[in-house]
Amino acid sequence: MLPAIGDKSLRWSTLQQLLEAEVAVEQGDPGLDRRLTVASHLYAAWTEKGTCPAALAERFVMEFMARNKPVIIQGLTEDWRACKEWVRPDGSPDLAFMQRNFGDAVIWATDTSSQDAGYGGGARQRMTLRDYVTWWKRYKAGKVQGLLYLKDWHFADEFPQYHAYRLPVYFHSDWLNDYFDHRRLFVYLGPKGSFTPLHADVLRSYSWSTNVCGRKRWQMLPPRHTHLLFDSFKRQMAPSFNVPDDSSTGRFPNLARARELMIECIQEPGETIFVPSGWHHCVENLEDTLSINHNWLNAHNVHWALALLQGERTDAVAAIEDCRSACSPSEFESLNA
Ligand SMILES: O=C(O)CCC(=O)C(=O)O
Ligand SMILES: [Fe+2]
Repeated sequence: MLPAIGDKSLRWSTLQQLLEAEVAVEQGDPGLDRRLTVASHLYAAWTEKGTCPAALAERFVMEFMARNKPVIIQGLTEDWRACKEWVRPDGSPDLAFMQRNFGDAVIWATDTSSQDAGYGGGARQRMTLRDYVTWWKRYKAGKVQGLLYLKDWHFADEFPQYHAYRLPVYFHSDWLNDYFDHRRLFVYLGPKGSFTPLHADVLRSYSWSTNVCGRKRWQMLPPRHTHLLFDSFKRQMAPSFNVPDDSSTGRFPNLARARELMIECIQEPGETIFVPSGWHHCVENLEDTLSINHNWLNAHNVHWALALLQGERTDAVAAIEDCRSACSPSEFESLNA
């Protein structure tokens, strides 16, 4: 049996079953590679069949979370304050409202004018939201260069009284944000064309992301194909799926194959996407877009985080191996702790 929703006990036998289930699903479901399931039926089932929210969430857990499959869910935002107060009647972000109410907030803005910069590569600057909105207006008037994307704004922590959204029942079991100091609850705001380069999420966590307004294009690769994203030395990852093929250097020799295997979807306003663990993805805002997202871990994906940390520890130990003879065993252990 898979763990029940909200079951926070970590049982190794269960994790092993989940790992086996994931492999079986990945091997036995080739159609998954080419599609995202638009799971509006999940929400409809709630009202049509009188299914209670917890049962619906359980179905989401079984069909998508436990199987590490992406999905788009509609209809989770109807009572969100952000959807009422942060959006203008024409569907664009209400920047005047944001500036009036949150103008003093200090945010990070990343220049995403080059899609080749790679994850973490674009120049980042600290500014107030007020200055960001001023920049936005000048950008729209064609007066400034660059394409600044406001990312990873810890809005819920900075404005705890505001309650911009309600955590969807699907995503309740959340060890990362319930127990860790650095919570991962974010707001993103960017003009049309702003971009997040290819990456897998922190600690191989899940993420969900909801468009308060605007549209995004997601390109995502199942984890078993991750090796296709690297250069010939297996060191550097391509900045996106869309790097021009350069057959003379063969820099990313398997990227064309990755493009064949990736799935692509357009996320419309009000839709929520579930990004499973270890799926590399890049995201482009097709319109001026405001979104809310969380990263999280629970019993279904914590093995991804564990494997990542164990791998990094092994690499760190290998990197300092030459110091071993100069230290006592306990000093060496403390070096790689
Ligand atoms: O919306 C974006 O630009 C990136 C979001 C993302 O990478 C995520 O939610 O995992
Ligand atoms: Fe991400």
